[in-house]
Amino acid sequence: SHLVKKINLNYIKRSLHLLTEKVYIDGEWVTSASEKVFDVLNPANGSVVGTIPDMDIHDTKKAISAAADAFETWKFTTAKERAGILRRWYNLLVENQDSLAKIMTAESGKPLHEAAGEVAYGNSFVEWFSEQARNVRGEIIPSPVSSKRILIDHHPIGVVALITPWNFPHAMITRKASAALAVGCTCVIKPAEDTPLTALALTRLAEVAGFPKGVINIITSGRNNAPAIGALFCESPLVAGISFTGSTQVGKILYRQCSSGIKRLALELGGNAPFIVYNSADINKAVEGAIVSKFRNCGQTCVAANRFLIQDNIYDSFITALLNQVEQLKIGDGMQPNIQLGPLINDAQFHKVSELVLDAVSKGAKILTGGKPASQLGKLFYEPTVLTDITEDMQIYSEEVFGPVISVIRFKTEDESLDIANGTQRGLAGYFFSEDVAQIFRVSNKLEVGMVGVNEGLISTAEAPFGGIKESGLGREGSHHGTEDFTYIKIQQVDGGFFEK
Ligand code: TXE
Repeated sequence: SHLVKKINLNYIKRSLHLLTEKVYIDGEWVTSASEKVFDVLNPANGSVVGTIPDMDIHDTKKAISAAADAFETWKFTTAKERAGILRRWYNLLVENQDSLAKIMTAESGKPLHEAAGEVAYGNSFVEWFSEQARNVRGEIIPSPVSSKRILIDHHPIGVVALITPWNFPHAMITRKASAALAVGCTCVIKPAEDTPLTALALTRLAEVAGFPKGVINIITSGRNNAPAIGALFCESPLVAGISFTGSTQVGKILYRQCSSGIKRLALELGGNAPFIVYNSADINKAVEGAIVSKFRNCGQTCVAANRFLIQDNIYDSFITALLNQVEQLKIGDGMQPNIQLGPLINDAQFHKVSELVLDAVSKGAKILTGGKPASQLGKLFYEPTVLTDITEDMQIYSEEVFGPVISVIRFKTEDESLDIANGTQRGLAGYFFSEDVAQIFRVSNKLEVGMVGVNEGLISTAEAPFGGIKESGLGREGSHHGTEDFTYIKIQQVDGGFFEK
């Protein structure tokens, strides 16, 4: 096909580390028109990992119009062609997984084995949507008039802007982009200012995979330009939809801004996940779930357990077993072997975590372990922490801590646990541990969230739709539902004159 570029293997070998300091617009690697740049820092030690273009709305406009031009041909490609290119992108991502993981650890601070896990997870979406591309099917439904038929099919909405956070620098991009590309949308990606190098590496491999120019564009900017770029995405008539993962606060700004153009908007926002351990639970399983749910990526995940609700009878034994595990966690530079906990991403997140702990302690929370920075390791490290006696007046009760802090609440009855669990405006994930089958179905049914982990602390895969309710967002990513945010339904009523002969 005219779309398929020959894959140049030498190119891949030369760029093995995949670090690039330019952005990709309309098939060219370019700098910003203003020539401004910003540094990407390694949160473990403050060293500069890369220096990249600090783009503004003028550069963004170029990227949007390149995507709009490319859409005119990309939308008419066959699902098979798109599937083929996505499959090649997937293969390249797998071939380069080690380089991708190293770049990610350098800019995000997450331990290398976790970065490798994220690369595999992010890649799985590209693989999934390369298959899903050919599974977006229409329907034929009966019309009330016998000579007519109604056809339903799904069309790409157009140019989509993908705004992503720093906590999963690979997966948040691939989960959105591969779904959008699979159905025939073109995209402009704006990664978080903290972790753009992974995003650029992914884009470089997408180029090699053979996406035609303009189909994928990426712009990088520092924090200062993000609001204007976001506003431009919302206001530009050339952008059909926006998919955003990040804070609820910015999600609300985008929602307002999109109202003027009635633009499609998908939002994956913050959570406030309850993690409930009932009397019947297997305590070892619950502790294991707690550790992965809470400390993965140093607590900086939107599905991280945020409030630990522990039932009376098992409270003491759960806390003892938990403390035992928490105190063994190895904290340090994620490039070193066996590290389980890296630094927090930046000063703002570090202050947020410190402030939430100070606020809780000032209102009566008890520190069982941690509760302070691990400054001997570097300025962004915080000790794994367990706080008990958490009450509603503490900020940590209603805000996601996004750090390595376990907040414990003790409860007596199942009803009480559900009142606490659901007493929040967030509704992303919820976890509970129970060996009582009736309770498992009852509690799952009552939890007001988009995703429930039962006897599991980690819940996302490419096959399952990811997303929340309430202020946690709109839309679903991954699974066979993951293309819906990027397509619209068109019906065609056909008068076939079937019975007129
Ligand atoms: O998020 P922001 P931040 C939560 C978490 C964290 C808090 C703040 O609680 O502590 O949010 O993190 C871009 N228009 N989550 O400040 O600001 C920004 O450049 C358009 C949960 O890092 O939302 C980046 O690319 N875009 C979350 C992206 O938005 C704007 C993951 C996310 O940054 C913008 C991250 C604007 N006005 C944080 N302002 C999750 N759901 O997993 C910023 N951005």
